[in-house]
Amino acid sequence: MDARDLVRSGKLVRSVKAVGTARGLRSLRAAWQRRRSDAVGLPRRGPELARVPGVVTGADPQPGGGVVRFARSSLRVRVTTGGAVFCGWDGAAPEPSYALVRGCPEVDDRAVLEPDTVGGWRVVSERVTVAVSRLGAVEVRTPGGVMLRRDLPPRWWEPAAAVAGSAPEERDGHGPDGERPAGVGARWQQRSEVAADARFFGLGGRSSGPRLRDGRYRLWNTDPGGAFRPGDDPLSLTVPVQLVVADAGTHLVFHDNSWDGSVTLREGEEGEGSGHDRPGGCWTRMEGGPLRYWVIVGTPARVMHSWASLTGTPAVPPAWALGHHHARWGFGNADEVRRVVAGYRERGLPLSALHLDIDHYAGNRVFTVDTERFPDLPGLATELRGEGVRLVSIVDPAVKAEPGDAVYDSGSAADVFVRDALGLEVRGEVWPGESVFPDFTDPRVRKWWGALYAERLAQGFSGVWHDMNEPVSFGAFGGTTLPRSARHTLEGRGGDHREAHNVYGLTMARAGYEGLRELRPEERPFLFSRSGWAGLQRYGGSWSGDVATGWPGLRASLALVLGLGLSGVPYSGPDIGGFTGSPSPELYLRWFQLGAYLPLFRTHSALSAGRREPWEFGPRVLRFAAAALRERQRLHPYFLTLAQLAGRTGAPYVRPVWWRTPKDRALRDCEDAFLLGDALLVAPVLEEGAEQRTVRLPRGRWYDTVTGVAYEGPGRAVLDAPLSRIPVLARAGSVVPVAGADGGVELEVWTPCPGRKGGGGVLVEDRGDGWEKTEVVRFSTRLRAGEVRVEREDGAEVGHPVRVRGHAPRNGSRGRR
Ligand code: MIG
Repeated sequence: MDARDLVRSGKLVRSVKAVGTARGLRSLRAAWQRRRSDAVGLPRRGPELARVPGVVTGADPQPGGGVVRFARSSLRVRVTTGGAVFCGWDGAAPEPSYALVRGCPEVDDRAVLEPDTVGGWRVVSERVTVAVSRLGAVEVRTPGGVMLRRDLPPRWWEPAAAVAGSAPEERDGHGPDGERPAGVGARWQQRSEVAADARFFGLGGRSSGPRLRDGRYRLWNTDPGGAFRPGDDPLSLTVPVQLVVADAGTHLVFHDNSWDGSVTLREGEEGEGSGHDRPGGCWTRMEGGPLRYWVIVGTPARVMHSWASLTGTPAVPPAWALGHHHARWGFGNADEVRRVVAGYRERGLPLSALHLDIDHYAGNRVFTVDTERFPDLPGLATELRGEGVRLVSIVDPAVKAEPGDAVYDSGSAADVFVRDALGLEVRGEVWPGESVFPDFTDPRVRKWWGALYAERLAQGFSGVWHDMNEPVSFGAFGGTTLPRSARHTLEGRGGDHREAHNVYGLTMARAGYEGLRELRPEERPFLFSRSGWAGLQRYGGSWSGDVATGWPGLRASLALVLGLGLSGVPYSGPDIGGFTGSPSPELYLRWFQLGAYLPLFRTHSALSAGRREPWEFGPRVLRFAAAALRERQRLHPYFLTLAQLAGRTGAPYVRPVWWRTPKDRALRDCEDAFLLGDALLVAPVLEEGAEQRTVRLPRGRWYDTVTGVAYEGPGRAVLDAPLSRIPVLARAGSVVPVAGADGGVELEVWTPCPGRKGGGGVLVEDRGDGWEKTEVVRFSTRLRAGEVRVEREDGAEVGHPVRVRGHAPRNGSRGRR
């Protein structure tokens, strides 16, 4: 293929458009290196043999479950104390794992493996029953015996050479008892069934959704290359975890396998009372790696809590990170930064942080500063800090491959860069030019990398923003990452990029987080990352990546935040206004109003895109954006509380509307609103020109927080959504901690419904940006003789001013079905 063919093939990514330029040639060179390395380093795809487990031959009970033996495989089932159940085929054990926070949780030895009456085996535990059939189907049932999921016997495809000696027909049928053949390198597939009414969520950050419709979702972290639109798949942060919500119950399944793969979903259909339901289907396919998964059953809140126990509770960001951030690629220089910050100050607009993108680097090189454009960055940082604005720095993993570059020199001396199958450093093409890539799957390399953050801290930065860590290497021939044959340490086990790719961003986050903790132990690190995998939340959050400017992008950005939250990563947000081009004033405002209720509240845009400052869209937009900024500031104590709660329980700040009522089918299909914590229901405007919108209400009474009018759920209500605001409702009886006029915390209490049930809320007061112990204070509310009573559940004084809001419903304000 010559250069012209390449252009015609359309496979060149945007950054190598200019074939013939130095960058284009280097990309070609990287592509040739990939080919050569893959030819040597990857097993050749020869003839393959299929295998299924065959018939059951026996079982070995062990604490918490045991091993069920089949003719050609075995299945380990283990119930753990958190309620999560492990299933591992072919001898797969829970460890080693990049997802598990402290290895395999303790075994629940009350759970016992016992034979059932139809020739299979089952494990009964407190929260779930797992039944294994004679041929290796695994059924997950509620304690009441209702089926939630049925995983059919898996199928492997192995290189014939690895299983020489056994004829295919012998292997695929019900053969004699046998040891499993070497399963290394085997592809596998498993089909599962769920209830006809089930809905799928999760799988990491997906642009379509939050409800994942029929289709194939790939598990391979990918820079979409240019801006993405709804439906573009995959994106930067995939997680093989699905949350399935059905009338019979909610369950989570996590395939602990970082290889390339896919999940194909098909929602079921109900036979309208005819009894002929078509169950929902899910096909999980992996290109290699173990077939092992975890199942968690319970309410959504319990499931997410168990998930956080398994993979780690979310890092709590410092308090300032819950304020407003302003970013852009290409501020140009220090004066421009000062102008933007002054623009916020002069208009009385709150601003917490300002982000510097790769353009502040010298020649796009990580851990450098262009001192011509930023002559005194530490001085600038101190100056801004005096106004309450912190600086956040982008950090890219690729290091310019050039002797003399300090990072490159120290890295090559310590041998930290990924090598190919021939032992050569893998060269890629990224923003600084020809680049090499640290192998973050090596603890030694993480330590080396983490120490480099000292330079960022010395420059005055308060937090970091990890980008390009899928990882990206602009390549010719369609490849935009490292060669699959590239070697990785994988904590000493050794392996290649096929296994390491999806955990590259995760392990980079670990390196950054641990580095910051060591360098500045008194502060909670602020880190968010474009790519990641199961467990990213232990180190930080994420953001939407390069969402295309446009109304569909606005919708996609809500889907992403909800999906990431249900995948365990609760702190995220979109580029407000979209990454590319110039949004209309209306679109910008609606995006801004949505962003004000999301954990990461950040305006950002591309080098070539239009401005994103709130005053660039006319006086009306400025007025309304200012109102959104002030409301965000007022809700700061609530956001701090939600961050602390997420850090304890894994409950995302931003939750789907079915969170507390997953049996409400209409809510499972509702994708244009969300719950912010337990108290608020936010209904963003996602349509051009809309000044009213329908809101689907969960059970209970809800007050429009602006008019105070009450609506009864379940049902629908049509609410005003003038340009000045988006509808936000408050649950009757809830307690929302807000900032009072004097800066102290006030409790906004929404009148409970009459009757004995009342309501309540939580306050976790943040005591700074460090590790100070925080206390969870619970309040209960009741309506007694027409009067609202608020009490602290521990009996102590309420200790904060209380403001009661919302009044009893008038006629006509009932929600409609
Ligand atoms: O290939 O650093 O998603 O937020 O502004 C583009 C420049 C690289 C992608 C990030 C975006 C950032 C941009 N980066």
